[in-house]
Amino acid sequence: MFHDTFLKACRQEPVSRIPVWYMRQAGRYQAEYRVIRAQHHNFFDLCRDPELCARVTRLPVEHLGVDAAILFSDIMTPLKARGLDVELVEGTGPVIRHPFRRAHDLSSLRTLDPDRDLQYVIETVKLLHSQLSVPLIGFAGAPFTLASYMIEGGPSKNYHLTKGFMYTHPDDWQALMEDLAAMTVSYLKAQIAAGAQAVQVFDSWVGALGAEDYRTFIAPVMRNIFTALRQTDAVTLYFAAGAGHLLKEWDKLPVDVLSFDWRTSPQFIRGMHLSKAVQGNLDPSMLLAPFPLLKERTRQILDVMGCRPGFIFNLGHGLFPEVDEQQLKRLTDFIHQYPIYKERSYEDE
Ligand code: 1CP
Repeated sequence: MFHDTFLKACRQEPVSRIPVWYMRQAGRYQAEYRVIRAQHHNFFDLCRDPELCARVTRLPVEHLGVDAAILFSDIMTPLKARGLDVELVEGTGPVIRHPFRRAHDLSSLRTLDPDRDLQYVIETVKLLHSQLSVPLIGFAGAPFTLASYMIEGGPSKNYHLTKGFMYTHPDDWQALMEDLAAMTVSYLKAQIAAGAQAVQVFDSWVGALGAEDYRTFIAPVMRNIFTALRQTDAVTLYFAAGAGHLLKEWDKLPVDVLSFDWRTSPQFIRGMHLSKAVQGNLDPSMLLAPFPLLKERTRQILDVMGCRPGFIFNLGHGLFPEVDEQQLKRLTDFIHQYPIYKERSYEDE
């Protein structure tokens, strides 16, 4: 039987239990993932194997009982398919040998045709559509976050080069944002056409920008992306880490679900009266705490957010290899057992 609690919460419809999934829920903390990963020298080789990608995508659904699956791939996959010289370096992340300096660097990348260039992703989504009993979340990187890797050449702490490019060459920046937005839309539409019922846009590092820069350099392109996705039936989710100061801007976008992390409290979110569904916000480091403390902190989130229509439990950012799978299973069960109709709204307290 298909279990659509996650989609209902995204649409702010009533649900019988709080849906939960975890950012980066397929990965190295799972023994079976490590075995599959060890068979592939290169991460992108694994991404090109639809049967194995579908298997890895299903692992957290089978082992943890989460309410949604997220496609196993990476935000850099479509750029790699367009010819970008990106590699995923163990312990670092995406590394690009020839970082971008001006708009003409874009001419080295061919236009993405998902059916031609990412046939293996489309095939994985189709397989999962027939295998899963919960919704599949497709995903893509957002223009700012993708551009940060392309310009910095890899992960960054301060995004100086990216911001410098943005301020110094606004026309080139605009061209880069529009190019990446067109790629993101065509990639996500292809995932939706193949069966993804939801799509999340990862703008992981955009919280590095202040609200004014976000409004000037980013919001118009995000508006275009989510407006284009409105032509489909899929629900849309937007994620960034450390971006509580941007939530007011995000709430104006035509997107269904906003993410918030542990730097923004659930009480603050309630007080903002956002018009969208929200997902968050447990600090993933809490997963290393003794279970009673983890349970207490989770209960605090649920007590404030649990009776709000349109709440999805998630982490504020991704899982990491040191997390114990059993701890995560106990947490998932605890969230599912939370009595949603206890009506413990903080406004009543
Ligand atoms: O070999 C490995 O196992 C490498 C680790 C790894 C994995 C498992 C990388 C390298 N990517 C992935 C898969 C991945 N990436 C998924 C599917 C797994 C799942 O979520 O269940 C997803 C959704 C992503 C998305 C992704 N990649 C983001 C957005 C999410 C986030 O955490 O903010 C980002 C920023 C990336 C870049 C990236 N790829 C890999 C790493 C280690 C990183 C982050 C590097 C950095 O900190 O800048």
